[in-house]
Amino acid sequence: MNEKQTKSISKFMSLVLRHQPETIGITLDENGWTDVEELLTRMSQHKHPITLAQLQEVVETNDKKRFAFSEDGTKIRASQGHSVDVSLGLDPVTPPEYLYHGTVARFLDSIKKEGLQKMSRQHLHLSKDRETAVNVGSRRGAPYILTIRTGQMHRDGFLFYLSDNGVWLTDHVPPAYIEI
Ligand code: HQG
Repeated sequence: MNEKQTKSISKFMSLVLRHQPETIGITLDENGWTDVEELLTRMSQHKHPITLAQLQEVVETNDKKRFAFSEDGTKIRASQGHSVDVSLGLDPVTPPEYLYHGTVARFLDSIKKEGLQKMSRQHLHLSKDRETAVNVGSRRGAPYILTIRTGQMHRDGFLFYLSDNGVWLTDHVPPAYIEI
């Protein structure tokens, strides 16, 4: 497959494994996993024909390692980014002193007032470095990078999780911890 094809499949997989599994008639279990064979069948029935080898290629080459197979290879899930209610089963971990969030200027007034919210997703996403945050923010326009005092949040009792593909997750960042 060329890059365009793998990207198109990855986008469709993000849709069904994070947001709308019902679009192709699959279900996610409480931890977000779905059956690999079922996914292949249903994707093929819904204009995204794909073989197991191609699915493996997408999982392995994905730029952000968005998807992961279960240990026995019979199931697959998105490692983060869900809007549907799933529990990733991650244990809380200690974050670095600072993490970053890439956004755009038009959201700043609201962020200053109510802090960072998870919006439609299950968690608020934070980046380990500014470069990653720039990429995240750039999806919406000129990126604006916020530095978050995550070490202090941790000491104050907030919980943080690290997804299997290295994205930091939390529930909410109050304005007091945001350096704008
Ligand atoms: C903003 C992509 C107003 C927030 C990326 C963001 C990431 C507020 C947007 C992952 C707000 C939510 C997640 C508030 C937050 N008022 N706006 N109080 N609090 N926002 O897409 O972090 O390619 O849900 O700044 O790379 O942009 O899909 O979150 O702009 O890792 O794998 O509300 O999605 O990964 O947008 O992106 P999102 P995000 P993938």
